[in-house]
Amino acid sequence: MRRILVIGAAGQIGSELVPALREIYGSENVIATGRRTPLPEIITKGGPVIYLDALQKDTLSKVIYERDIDTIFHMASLLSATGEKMPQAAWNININGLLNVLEAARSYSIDRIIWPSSIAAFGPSTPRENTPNETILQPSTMYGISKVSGELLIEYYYQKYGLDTRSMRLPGIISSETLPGGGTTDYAVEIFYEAIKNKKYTCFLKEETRLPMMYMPDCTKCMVDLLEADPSKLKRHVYNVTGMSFSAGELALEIQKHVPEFKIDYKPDFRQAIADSWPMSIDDSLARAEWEWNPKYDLQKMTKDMIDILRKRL
Ligand code: AKB
Repeated sequence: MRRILVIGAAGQIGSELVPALREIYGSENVIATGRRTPLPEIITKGGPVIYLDALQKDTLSKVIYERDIDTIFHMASLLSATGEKMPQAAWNININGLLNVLEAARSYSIDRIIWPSSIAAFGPSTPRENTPNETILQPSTMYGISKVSGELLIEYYYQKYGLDTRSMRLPGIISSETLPGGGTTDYAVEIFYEAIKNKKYTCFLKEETRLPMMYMPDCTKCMVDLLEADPSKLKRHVYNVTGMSFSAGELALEIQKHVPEFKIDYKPDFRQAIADSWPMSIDDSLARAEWEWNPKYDLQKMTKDMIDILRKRL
């Protein structure tokens, strides 16, 4: 049985990944760590939790050693919009944090590391439709630059030290448990809360802005599937993955099928330029071929599920 450390467990993905991993590997074998206090109840109630900052290398090493960790999910990251407000902090947290994790992993012979990259690794010169796995990586945001650098770093640690590092380029993630913060795709989560609570939403992207997205159950499955994928079948360390693609206007129309009174207007801000530099749709055929990646949720199924869950909660 694996002994898993999840760094950045309080974030949007971490807070749902931890319970999903505990279901599979047992509560005691999944140690959740975060910098945010208090950590969300969803992770504190289900198993071991430690306050940890990935920038504190010694504490990180101590936890890996004392808790007998063999697998790491490194989820801590500043996202694209925050990264444009604080580029130096984004570099520090995203790259120095990752370097610390890779160094600690090397010292303690960690078996496997999962570190998510993002569609932000692509940039304005990348083909925007059906973006291939292997293509131009010239992002125009600090977040994207940190993701491309991270992709190169994990490849380097594999080549030089034999660390089994694995990564997926995540699109926007839609979820009902923990709100995302500081991303460009955050609108696609906020819109559901506002549709249920206030029946209206002002979107910070234009109506026609189309981006790749994924629903959280597919995202946690994607993480586990890549972790457990047979190493002999993997021909690379970084994979494109996607669940669906839609524009802000198409999402609003889908929500109106469930909430007919819902109204939306559009006031694009600085995040529009970020969205315009990213792909509109992703070719994830290599992930499908090499480790049987197969998402279950499309726009219709995801929207119905989000509305059902949030209606009950809100
Ligand atoms: C963001 O919007 O910054 C993130 C991402 C696509 O990586 N959700």
